[in-house]
Amino acid sequence: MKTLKIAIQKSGRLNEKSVELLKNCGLSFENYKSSLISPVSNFPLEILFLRDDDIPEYVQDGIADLGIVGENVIHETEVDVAYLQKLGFGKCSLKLAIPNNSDIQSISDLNGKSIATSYPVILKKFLAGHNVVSDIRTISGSVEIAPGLGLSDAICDLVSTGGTLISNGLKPFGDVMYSEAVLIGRKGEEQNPLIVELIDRVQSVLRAKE
Ligand code: PRT
Ligand code: ZN
Repeated sequence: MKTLKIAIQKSGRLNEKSVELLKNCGLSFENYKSSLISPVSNFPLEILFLRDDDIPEYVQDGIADLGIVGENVIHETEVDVAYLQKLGFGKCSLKLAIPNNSDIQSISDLNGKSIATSYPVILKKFLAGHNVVSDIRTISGSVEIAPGLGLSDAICDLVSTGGTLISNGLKPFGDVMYSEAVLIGRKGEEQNPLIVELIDRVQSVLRAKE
């Protein structure tokens, strides 16, 4: 049977928990930081270590059969993949936030205002759903400093503890989407016996944690 490939984050917030999950599934592999691909010795599977942004497209295009990535990245890349299992880690919310002294009070007040974000696709759809047109300023990181620098009136960024917002003089103002890490697969391959076996193992690990 064809060896499967699963794409996980190379380094970052989801890497450690993704590796731990796969090891708890009984998969044996080396986790060298330097290697981008690692064979599993006791299952027909290879692990690809990638930037999280690339994972949804790799799965959609069939370069990887499976992937572990945040739902926020899947929505932002607008890929068509199968959601196989929510994984219960990497939990966060994509939120709008404004400076503590802002006079913005409702979502409609964002009309004509500028919003800095790394999630322009999700934000644009959200605003359109509220009939709001804002000037979306796409920046790749450190979004929380944008209002203080005079770059935007508001931001839209991921929040977990909320500490980063507070330390930058911002307050949450509205939820755009909730996100956690999910196992995704290529559409139409859900019945592959190896994929069924892996999902089964993942679900057993998750049940044991409950
Ligand atoms: O290098 P690569 O591209 O793979 O990684 P990355 O830098 O794009 O992503 P990374 O590792 O930061 O995050 C990976 C995934 O973790 C995200 O796509 C989310 O699905 C999930 N996640 C969960 C988070 C957070 N929580 C989170 N708090 N991703 C980012 N943050 C950031 C947020 O952007 C903000 O700057 O943490 C800061 C806020 O944290 P708090 O705790 O102060 O609220
Ligand atoms: Zn990324």
